[in-house]
Amino acid sequence: MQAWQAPQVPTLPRPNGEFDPVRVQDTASGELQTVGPRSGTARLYVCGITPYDATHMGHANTYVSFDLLHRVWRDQGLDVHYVQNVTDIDDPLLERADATGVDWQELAEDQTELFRTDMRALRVIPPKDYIGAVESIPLVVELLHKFGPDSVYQLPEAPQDWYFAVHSDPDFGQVAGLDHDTALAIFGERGGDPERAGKRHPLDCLVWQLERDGEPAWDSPFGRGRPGWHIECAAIAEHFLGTTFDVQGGGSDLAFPHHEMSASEAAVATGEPFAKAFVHAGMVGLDGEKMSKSKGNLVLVSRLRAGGTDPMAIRLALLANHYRSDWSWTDALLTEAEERLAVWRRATGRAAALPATDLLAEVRAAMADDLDAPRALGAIDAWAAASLNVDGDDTDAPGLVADIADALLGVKL
Ligand code: 5CA
Ligand code: ZN
Repeated sequence: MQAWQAPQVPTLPRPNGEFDPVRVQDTASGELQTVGPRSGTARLYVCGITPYDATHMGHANTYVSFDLLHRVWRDQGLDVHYVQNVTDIDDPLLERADATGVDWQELAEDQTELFRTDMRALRVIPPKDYIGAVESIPLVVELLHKFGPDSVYQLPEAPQDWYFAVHSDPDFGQVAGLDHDTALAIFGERGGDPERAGKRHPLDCLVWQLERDGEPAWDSPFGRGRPGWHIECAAIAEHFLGTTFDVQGGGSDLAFPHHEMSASEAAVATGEPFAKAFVHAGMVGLDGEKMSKSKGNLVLVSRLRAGGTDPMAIRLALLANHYRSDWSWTDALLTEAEERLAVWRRATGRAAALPATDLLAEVRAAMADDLDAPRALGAIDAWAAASLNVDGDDTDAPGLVADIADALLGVKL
């Protein structure tokens, strides 16, 4: 699939070429972990949208969070191989298409296009490979061939769907670290089928679903049908990034079962670890509840933009919260972000200001320390406030600060 148009990213000065490696919280180990190589290419996979509704602040927050990692790596002189999927065939998409009387493909195409427009407006650097579930079907089939009968099996009774035996991976459970009862409960809530008869273990997950009446299906050696959800991301990541890539990312609602299952499937199929780190962005809520398409309590990027809100203010509102925290969207947050944006623009709009070399080091240090955007915002606030108070004489500083905000935070002043 076509991704979206890339923003221009300025290059910041780094006279001696050295950098502090970036550390982020790895869900599997529960610890801060250095991610990315010292040189060469960093490899990142972030789970993409299921395109049945418009981008809300929760999605935006997740993609902006990983965009920070992307930008920090680029600032370190690394190339970034970024891959993202689009789950353009799945139950919720078919259900929404059915309920609204539209063609499922048209729904997916329209919502994916709206997502691209939102991501571009938010200056999110696009993935190099943007891959739909439908176009990934040959990759899924290829991956399925790598399993033996102990790890992938067919149900004994019709419809004889194919399942992955989670316990064929000795490391199963190590991504999210949940106890059995919690895992079972969450599996049931997030698309799993713990009660399905004929499975070897209640947590075993669907990898190939045989054709159902009135549903789209594709020919395969496993029968006519369509892929399960987790195997889609395992197959895409493995194909484009190879094994043991740097970071698997997404919102924290994906840690289990989605990232647990994809990691196990890929590990069993290839014999190598899936990702070195599993990084999760916090959940964004509205009025005390998780924002979700199924609940319908949505603040949409496209709606705010249509109402004239500056996308850079939306981005700043997101960045004011640490990527790992759970928080709720409020109008006040947006107002504060608009005010901050105006102050930054006034300070960088001056012909001269206070020097900003230390500020560059501060922002870099904050971002290398678990992507601490709120701390980076605070550092720029302090520079801007001081620069609006005092007549500085550094004529390079306003341009440098505009480049810092743009390159490291994705905020174009
Ligand atoms: N297509 C799958 C991933 S393969 C999927 O989860 N799609 S989604 O459209 O439901 O979500 C897209 C991304 O947004 C995921 O990374 C998910 O974790 C994240 N996300 C969804 N809701 C929220 C929320 N309320 N707050 C933060 N992130 C969210
Ligand atoms: Zn995924």
